[in-house]
Amino acid sequence: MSPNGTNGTTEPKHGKMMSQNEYMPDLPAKHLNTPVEVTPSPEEKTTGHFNDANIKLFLSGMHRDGVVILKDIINPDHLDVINEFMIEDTKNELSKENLYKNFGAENIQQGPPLTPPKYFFDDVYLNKLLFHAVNLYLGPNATWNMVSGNNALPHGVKRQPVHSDAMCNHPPAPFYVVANVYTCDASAANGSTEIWLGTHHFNTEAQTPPGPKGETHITDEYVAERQKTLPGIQPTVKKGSILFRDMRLWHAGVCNKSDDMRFMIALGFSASWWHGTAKFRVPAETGVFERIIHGTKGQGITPLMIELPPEEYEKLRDAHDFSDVEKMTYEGEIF
Ligand SMILES: O=C(O)CCC(=O)C(=O)O
Repeated sequence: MSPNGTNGTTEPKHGKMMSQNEYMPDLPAKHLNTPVEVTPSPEEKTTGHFNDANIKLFLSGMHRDGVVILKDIINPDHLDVINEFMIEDTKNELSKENLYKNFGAENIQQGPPLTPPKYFFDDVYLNKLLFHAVNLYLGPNATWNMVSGNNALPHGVKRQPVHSDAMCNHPPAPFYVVANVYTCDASAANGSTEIWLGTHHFNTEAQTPPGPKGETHITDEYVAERQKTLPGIQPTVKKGSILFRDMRLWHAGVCNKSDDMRFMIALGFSASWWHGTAKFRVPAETGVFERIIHGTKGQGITPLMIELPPEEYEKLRDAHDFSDVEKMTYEGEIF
């Protein structure tokens, strides 16, 4: 420590303290209301590990804003293949009676295809840089317990209310993250998710009381207050990048005014100390289970999966039944 209490890196230069912008030029100033982008080098992509400078940037973005874009870590051609599948899948979905729409908006829950193998890409489901990011933010031995997806349907006219996916009592600490993988370029033009930077620091005090299905949203008062300083924004996320967000972050599915669907995969990870009950389903006897077990080995990630007969899996692929609520271990106590 220097006499003025700073460490070596922020040592006064010519009698003047370095500005935050000089110290971390890749960290956009808070008032710019722009998420941090972390771009790994070819070497980091090969090793599957971020270097120290990118770790510093990533953690700064996550702790300050609750969201970071991990740039260009998936081959976009792989996402084209999944997107093609989803276009056909959406036609089937839309023909279903009583199709459930998330918050009544033109946004539906759809799981991505895990089989046949031509749809299972390691850089989507077993991405080492993603796993490294999860471990950096949530600590070692995080569990992976959600695979789902959201489709913002074309020509949307109704948006979702601002909400947090942490709809239960939760600690004021990172305990769950969602990796959103858009299967197309996403921006305000086609309904990229509205995100409210820094709102992961709020807790249930900002939420409406839970409705019949446990759903809540952010109260009008809190939204109006935040709107004055750091309103929600729609990020531009290139196909191949991941929108990595703390589950507590306020966000909303907004109208996709374009002619094409905007699908995004959602992979969810929980801190090892969070006693959630969720598991994701995989089709049995297809090799998916084994591939995930092998692909997560040594990566500090424990996948929690249930194998189902393929027909049953297919029926439940689009289920809207994820819950992050903690397990009650005995009456009245959660630990
Ligand atoms: O699809 C999106 O952009 C976000 C959807 C969402 O937040 C939800 O359905 O709860």
